[in-house]
Amino acid sequence: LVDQGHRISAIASLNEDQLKNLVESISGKPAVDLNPLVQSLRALDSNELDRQLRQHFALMGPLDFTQQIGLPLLHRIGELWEHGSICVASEHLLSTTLRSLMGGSLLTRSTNRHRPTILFATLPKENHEFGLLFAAMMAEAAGAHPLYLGTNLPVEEILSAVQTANAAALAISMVRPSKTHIEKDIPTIASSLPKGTLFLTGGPGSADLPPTDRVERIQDMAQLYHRIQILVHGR
Ligand code: B12
Repeated sequence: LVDQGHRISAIASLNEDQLKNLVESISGKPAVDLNPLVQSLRALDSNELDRQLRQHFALMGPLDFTQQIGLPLLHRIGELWEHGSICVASEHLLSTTLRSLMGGSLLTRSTNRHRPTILFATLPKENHEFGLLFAAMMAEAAGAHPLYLGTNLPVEEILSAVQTANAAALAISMVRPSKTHIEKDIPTIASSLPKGTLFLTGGPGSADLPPTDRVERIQDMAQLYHRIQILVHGR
């Protein structure tokens, strides 16, 4: 799209469907055909899956890979899983392959310590990781330094890590929140975070949080990208 003259800032504000429509309107064909990936998952062909994912990643870069492959593929596999038409082993293969590809990329890319640090974590017993991982990649693309701590972190650890890293923001991903997350953990973090530290939440489960001034709920990756650009560049 950038090659076609579209501005990155304009593209980043589009949601998944708008992006897909724009790409299709230019090329006349669907953005990316996910079927070969789904086929290698069904066949548990880990080499082929890894090869295809790495090739897309190298060609697209983290931002486009997230929007055009990562998110749509997880949602497609989620639908197939719900309908019982894909086995648990396939879903796990996708998780491990995607995690090692994206986790490795995040570690090697996020080396610029002069950028504002954003700490990424999930609360205890929340093991869904990909919203968090994609959000960290988005933050890196938007100019921040993501400090990626992964899933299942006790509240005290999160708060102490924010202090140690002098983080400008904390981002918590919530997919399947418990009552404790909503009623105890999030309010505790909100009242204990240093005043100047932004508190961002995202993921489908963050919709269950009551609105407060302290916690900013981010709807999707495009909104996150913009929010972090404002944090980094003040615009
Ligand atoms: C992959 C997956 C798993 C994997 C996770 C592997 C991993 N390493 O992450 C495994 C197999 C471990 C798993 C386990 C379970 N899962 Co599961 N899982 C999924 C699946 C298929 C995909 C989730 C995913 O990664 N989506 C991709 C993310 C990126 O997309 P998203 O969540 O829609 O997020 C969007 C936005 O919210 C935003 N966003 C997300 N996070 C963040 C964070 C920030 C900071 C920001 C700004 C934005 C943002 O970005 C995305 C794009 O806009 C979903 C199905 C689905 N439809 O989502 C079920 C699903 C989430 N799982 C579900 C369930 C029930 C479970 C289990 C309880 C199953 C079981 N009985 O054991 C366990 C619980 C594990 C636990 N304790 O946390 C349910 C949750 C229902 C609910 N709301 O309660 C779902 C919806 C499936 C279903 N329909 O039943 N799961």
